[in-house]
Amino acid sequence: MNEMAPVRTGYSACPHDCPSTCALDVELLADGGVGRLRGSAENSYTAGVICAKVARYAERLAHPERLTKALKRKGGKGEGSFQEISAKAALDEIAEAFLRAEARYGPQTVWPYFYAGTMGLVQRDGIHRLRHVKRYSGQFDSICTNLAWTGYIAGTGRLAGPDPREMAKSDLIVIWGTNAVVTQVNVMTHATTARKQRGARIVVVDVYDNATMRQADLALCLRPGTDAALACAVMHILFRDGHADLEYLSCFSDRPRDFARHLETRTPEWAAAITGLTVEEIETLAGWIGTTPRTFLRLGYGFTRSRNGAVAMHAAASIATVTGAWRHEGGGAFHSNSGIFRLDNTMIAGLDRRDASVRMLDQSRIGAVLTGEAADLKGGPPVTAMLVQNTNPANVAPDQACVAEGLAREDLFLAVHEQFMTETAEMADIVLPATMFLEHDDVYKGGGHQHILFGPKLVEPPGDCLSNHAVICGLAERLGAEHPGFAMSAREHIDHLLKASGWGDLARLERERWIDCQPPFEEAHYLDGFAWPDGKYRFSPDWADLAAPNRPADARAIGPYAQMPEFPDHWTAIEAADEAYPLRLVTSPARSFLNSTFSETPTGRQKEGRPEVMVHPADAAELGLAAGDIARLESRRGATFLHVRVSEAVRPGVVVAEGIWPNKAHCGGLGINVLTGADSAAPHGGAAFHDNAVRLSRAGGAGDPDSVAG
Ligand SMILES: Nc1nc2c(c(=O)[nH]1)N[C@H]1C(S)=C(S)[C@@H](COP(=O)(O)OP(=O)(O)OC[C@H]3O[C@@H](n4cnc5c(=O)[nH]c(N)nc54)[C@H](O)[C@@H]3O)O[C@H]1N2
Ligand SMILES: Nc1nc2c(c(=O)[nH]1)N[C@H]1C(S)=C(S)[C@@H](COP(=O)(O)OP(=O)(O)OC[C@H]3O[C@@H](n4cnc5c(=O)[nH]c(N)nc54)[C@H](O)[C@@H]3O)O[C@H]1N2
Ligand code: SF4
Ligand SMILES: [Mo]
Repeated sequence: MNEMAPVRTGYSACPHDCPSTCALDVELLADGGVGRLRGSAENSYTAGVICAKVARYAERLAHPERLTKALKRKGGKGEGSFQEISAKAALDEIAEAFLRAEARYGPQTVWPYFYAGTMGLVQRDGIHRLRHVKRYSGQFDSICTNLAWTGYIAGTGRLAGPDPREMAKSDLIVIWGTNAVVTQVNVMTHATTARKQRGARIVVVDVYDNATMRQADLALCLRPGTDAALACAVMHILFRDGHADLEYLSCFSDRPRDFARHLETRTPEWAAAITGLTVEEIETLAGWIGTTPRTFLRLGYGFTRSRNGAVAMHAAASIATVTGAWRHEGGGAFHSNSGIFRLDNTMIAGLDRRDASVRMLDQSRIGAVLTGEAADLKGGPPVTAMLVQNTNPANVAPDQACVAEGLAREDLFLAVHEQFMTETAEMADIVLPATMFLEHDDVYKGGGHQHILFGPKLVEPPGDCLSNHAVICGLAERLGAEHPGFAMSAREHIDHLLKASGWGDLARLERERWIDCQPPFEEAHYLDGFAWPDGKYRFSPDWADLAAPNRPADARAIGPYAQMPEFPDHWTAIEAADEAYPLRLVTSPARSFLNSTFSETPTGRQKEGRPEVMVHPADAAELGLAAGDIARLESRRGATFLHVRVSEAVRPGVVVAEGIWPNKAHCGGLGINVLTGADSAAPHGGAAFHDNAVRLSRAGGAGDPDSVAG
């Protein structure tokens, strides 16, 4: 870290894929470098707190392994041998390859592939403008939010909820399926304020004893994929004990009587057998919720990354409707505020040029798409050219073996625009060096809160680094793609976006740093009705017909949606453990990494140690495993190797591997996502990262590695 005294403070916003989207104060140093980053104390959600990994961002910004030059592949694919070329020559090469591919197979052979490595609206979404104008294949964003968003909207009709700052005014906060201490630390700021100021109680529902669980007054550690059973039993008790608000239900819900009847058999004993919780734990949770009007359910993503995840989310949100908690300040069920901003991004994303007949390829099924599965190609040409921005599919996408096979195809031209030589970039024909957020202008919106924030360019980028916007515009020029958005600067885009959306203009945002877009109380709490034509919360959703936000335009529903239950219920669609694969694996987030990011920084790696699998002592004993052993962890899709950590933090029968380590950090060189499945979860797709039946044994079979790689 640079020890020079800061000369001034710059204002920014965290660009990473995290619901907290923190407002940042950045120490700017005399030498043009960056010192420490801090959470803005004036921002009502950030409230002066950020995570440790971003506080030490200087380490990532000035990392010696950062890409600063464009590279062209020299040796065979994936061999890692590149030569430096100019950025201009690199853009020329990409454009030529795209035009060649298009001439042979038509425009849909080109697949721009991207995700949320930066959440900046200009830098992230500009790639859409290029693809719409060029009629390249589209991407159906299924990897992260689909199951969660679909499940929440199934009930409320809208992806928005009570002001997340109201958590500080709650008397009971149920943190459900999010390891907030690790993944969105600001949730804890507001929850602990409520605890300190009002004596609020905190409940945590997770599958292992993690950092958030350790903050809980009631820590509920259930079996993975059984959350809907817990929610149903809680609602059974609420009806049984007279804590269901029948008057509210008759005004504000669709079929309350049928639902109550459905719940009659969902007893705490029934749920205890499914979840592994005790009847007493379930009764305690239901008793607290039933007697606490200001109950705030803070629903995360983790418990939806299962094949029944949409049903689980819907079931948990339904609790707030049964009690009518929505009516109270500090009450209700919050998952995301992504639906409140009403941003018109036509100019950034080139939506005026969208053609609904162009195919959408499933992001999570990149392996199947690249290996030419006919159903995944939707009757169109093979994908023979790609530009990847802000994502590292070789590492993070499910069914990794298939992804690796696809990326290795000799007839695939791959351009990767990156900050580091990721395992995806290693497979590229052309690598372009990317700016980091303090080196370009952008605008951000919260998912876990309600602000639009400004992130201006504060420092100069090193070497030949290009912003995503510069790459997209540079390619458009070479490809003959015409749209007014290609001639605008990032600042002009921000100004245009704000004006088009009714949020003022860039001058206002620059002056005020952020805009608080929180809707009025009545609307946020659905007191004027839920966002369906009849204004009623749906206990019985029409799963197939839901207008999920990321839903592909060309599919009604995917995954086994016809089998989805009529009402919230335990849906057995998960990959159950069986004799061959007797354990359940959850791939939870690591504190010092953010997806695949920060695994390149020395502090991040040092803090996380090495890839490990947490195994309960009873399972370890039965399998003859000791702490520090190298274990072979195998699912129906493949096997990887990691070190054993024997720990009481996990339940018997459940193993947890924290963090998406680089594949090569694992003994044997195959990453955790070799184990996860790319089958589409119902009803609208999504990857079930935490839903795996696995078996575990001591490494040592023929071909097994016996020492740590790297
Ligand atoms: N430090 C850090 N921060 C991150 C990330 C990271 O990788 N590391 N990732 C970022 C991204 S992209 C996202 S989308 C968010 C996601 O953040 P979260 O909403 O927190 O979701 P997950 O990270 O998937 O998992 C959260 C918790 O869910 C638990 N879980 C898994 N299966 C179940 C289940 O069946 N039931 C219940 N009740 N719990 C279960 C996991 O053990 C984990 O503790 O975090 C962001 N922030
Ligand atoms: N096993 C397992 N796998 C998972 C998950 C899990 O819980 N378990 N979580 C899943 C989830 S929720 C998600 S969201 C995905 C995310 O996985 P990824 O999409 O890979 O996410 P990130 O690591 O956030 O970002 C990827 C890359 O973006 C680059 N980047 C950042 N900013 C910029 C920029 O401005 N320009 C360019 N060109 N590049 C930039 C970073 O250097 C980084 O390499 O992973 C999924 N994979
Ligand atoms: S908590 Fe999330 S948004 Fe805040 S600084 Fe850390 S990664 Fe960024
Ligand atoms: Mo995510």
